[in-house]
Amino acid sequence: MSLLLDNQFKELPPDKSVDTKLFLDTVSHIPAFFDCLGSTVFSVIKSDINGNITKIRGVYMKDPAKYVTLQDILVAEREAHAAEWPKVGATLALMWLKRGLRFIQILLQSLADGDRDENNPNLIQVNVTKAYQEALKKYHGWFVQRIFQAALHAAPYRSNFLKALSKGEEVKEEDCLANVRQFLVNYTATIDAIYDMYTDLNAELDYTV
Ligand code: 0SG
Repeated sequence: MSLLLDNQFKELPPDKSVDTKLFLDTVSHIPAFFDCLGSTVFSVIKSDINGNITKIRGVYMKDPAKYVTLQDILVAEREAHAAEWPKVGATLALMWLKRGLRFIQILLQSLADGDRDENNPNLIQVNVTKAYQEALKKYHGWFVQRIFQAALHAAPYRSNFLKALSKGEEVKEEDCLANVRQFLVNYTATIDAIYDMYTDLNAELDYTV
């Protein structure tokens, strides 16, 4: 079975609101995936994403009935922390988390679309670089961009990456990519909805770290 399909995102309701508990429960499975990528450089990324999820869950757990949707959290934090918002609390954590999730989305979509370096067809650097340029690079100063370069060297071979997505089982590449495409349907819709929410609430910031 596919790692991705084991932890699929749910279809969004017509109003595109994102249920906080469902989102957190699903996204919590992503950090464990970094363990099978085989390099300690990924532990920095894993810990950053884990930190975001823990922070959002911490806010949610204070009052689950109040924070049914992610938008409920942003709106409540805007009222509670007018001076610092949106650079505060779960609003800040989700702002960064969504960028990492967008990175993963573009990487998977690029693999599913068959983007390849024809000279090195078993490398995924071309896919990883595309995802980085579109989702993260503009938010990173030179130091973090160097961490990216180190992570790029440690990126697994395409065949090993697809095998990891299939939980180590030998699955035909086309079957694995079909699973990726299926996973991307609700995943992409969810990430898009979160990006739209940040735009609508004027909660997006573009400083670099
Ligand atoms: C398969 C190959 C994959 C290659 C992967 C390469 C990925 C890119 C590597 C980039 C390295 C990023 C290392 C971490 C960088 C962090 O500094 C930034 C900013 O972090 C935020 O900073 C925190 O996340 C915030 O935490 S919070 O929850 O407390 O709010 C906060 O601390 C904030 C600072 O805010 S301030 O105080 O200044 O207002 N993080 C990122 O850029 C996100 C990186 C996500 C990478 C996702 C990669 C996924 C790879 C998947 C592979 C399948």
